[in-house]
Amino acid sequence: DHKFWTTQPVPQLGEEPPTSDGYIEPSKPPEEVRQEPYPLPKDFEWSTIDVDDPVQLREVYELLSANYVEDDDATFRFLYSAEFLQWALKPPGYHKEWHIGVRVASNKKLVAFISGVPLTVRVRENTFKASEVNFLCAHKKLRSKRLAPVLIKEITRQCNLKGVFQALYTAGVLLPTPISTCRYYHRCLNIKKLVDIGFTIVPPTMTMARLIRLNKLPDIPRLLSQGLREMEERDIPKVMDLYATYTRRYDMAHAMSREEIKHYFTSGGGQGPRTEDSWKIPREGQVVWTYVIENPTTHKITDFFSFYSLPSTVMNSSQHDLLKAAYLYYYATDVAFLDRSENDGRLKRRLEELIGDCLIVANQAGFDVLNALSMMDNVQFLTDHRFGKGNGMLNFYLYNWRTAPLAGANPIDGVPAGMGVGIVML
Ligand code: NHW
Ligand code: EN5
Repeated sequence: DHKFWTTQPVPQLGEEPPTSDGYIEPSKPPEEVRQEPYPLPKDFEWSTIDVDDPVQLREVYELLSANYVEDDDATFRFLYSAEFLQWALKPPGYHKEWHIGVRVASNKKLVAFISGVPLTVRVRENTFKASEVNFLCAHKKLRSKRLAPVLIKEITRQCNLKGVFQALYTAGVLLPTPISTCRYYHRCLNIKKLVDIGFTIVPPTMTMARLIRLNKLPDIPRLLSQGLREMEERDIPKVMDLYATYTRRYDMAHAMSREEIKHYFTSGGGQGPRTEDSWKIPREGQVVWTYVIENPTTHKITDFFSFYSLPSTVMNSSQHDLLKAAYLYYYATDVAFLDRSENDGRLKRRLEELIGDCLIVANQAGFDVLNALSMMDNVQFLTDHRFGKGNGMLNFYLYNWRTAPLAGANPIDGVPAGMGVGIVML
């Protein structure tokens, strides 16, 4: 009974998995795309958002900070910073027409939003241009009024006008039809605070002191002597090669250009100058953090890892109002390029070393928790690094593209390990 989704070019729930990949409905020439915006309920109007205008960026920030995604029992709500939104909404080639707002006609108050950004995606053997749709939000007072379908149809129209007929999106809710379902995992850093705010509990068989000791991390990254440092602009070509080669292992990946590598790994508010010990300097307003390992003798970039900052508002604690969460983003290592017999066990050990340092850096930067999903190669280190299963799930969807479900890299949940999802969505 999905009144809206049954009308859309997506595989319907319960459909047989397809035997071959391809679009569901064909692309249209530009003149056949609907030229007029979809009608909104009376009293509302469309408004293209210019995120370069600090006032409009602030309006989106305010809408999302009060009305965006919450956990199951409304303890936490995502608090994307203005710097984060500016970064996420303006990758290379972005279109301002894909930043769509809805305002109250009388007083111009922003009450709903949806966005898309362009990307080139590879799904198995096919590579195509698509739109990554995110930040769909309707004000709490405008829920259950069928506004979401109008927003979705309007962003679809705006994508079609630019010649884009496929999209990628994620949601916590189940819709027709996921290509993969991942679980959230959490590695506690600041145990005491996480317990205080109800993010985690001290298990009945344990004490706070013991829990803190079990999760204690070293102060200094272990791989410093092997050449660990923050990524710099001069690393872009080498990181691009490493990323491109590494992501071949996944059934779905974002084919990133040089400009996209620069944007997604080295820009975002608060990027400061790189110094020898800059890994221990917390930077206010910084969105993404990327570290590389440069071999001290060959000067090859052999590995990298990254994470982004996405805090949540704590809605009912007297002691804390912000959960400082870091989310594991992309990583790669050239150990994966060794042939099967050579790399036996070495890839797992290397990923453990990398993510071990990722935890140390995130902890030193003042984050309370490092979150990760059961995707990419994450199952190789989640358990050993003391990540615990979260209660949240994230479903991945494609619009107007058929493909069989991507293998869930999730043996922890009893699903065979596979190399499915290789795209992290913000
Ligand atoms: S997922 C986060 C979405 N945002 C939130 O959860 C924020 C808090 N919630 C809200 O603001 C990341 C509202 O609950 C929203 C729904 C606005 C979510 N995706 O207006 P109605 C993303 O941003 C369907 C898709 O009455 P509402 C990804 C629902 O199944 N559909 O509900 C966004 C029903 O349809 P059905 C969703 O609660 C991807 C209909 O909306 C959905 O007042 C978007 C009900 O509408 C969701 N997250 O407002 C798709 N949540 O058929 C992009 C509900 O079941 C597709 N619905 O009757 C691609 C487009 C581009 C194509 C380009 C070629
Ligand atoms: C689009 N980009 O549910 C995203 N978060 O597990 C939109 N749980 O934080 C879709 N309620 O499990 C987002 N602690 C969908 C996710 C929405 C947010 C969400 C979950 C993910 C979450 C926490 C807190 C739960 C609080 C009670 C959670 C347990 C951690 C623990 C750590 C160590 C050992 C055991 C468990």
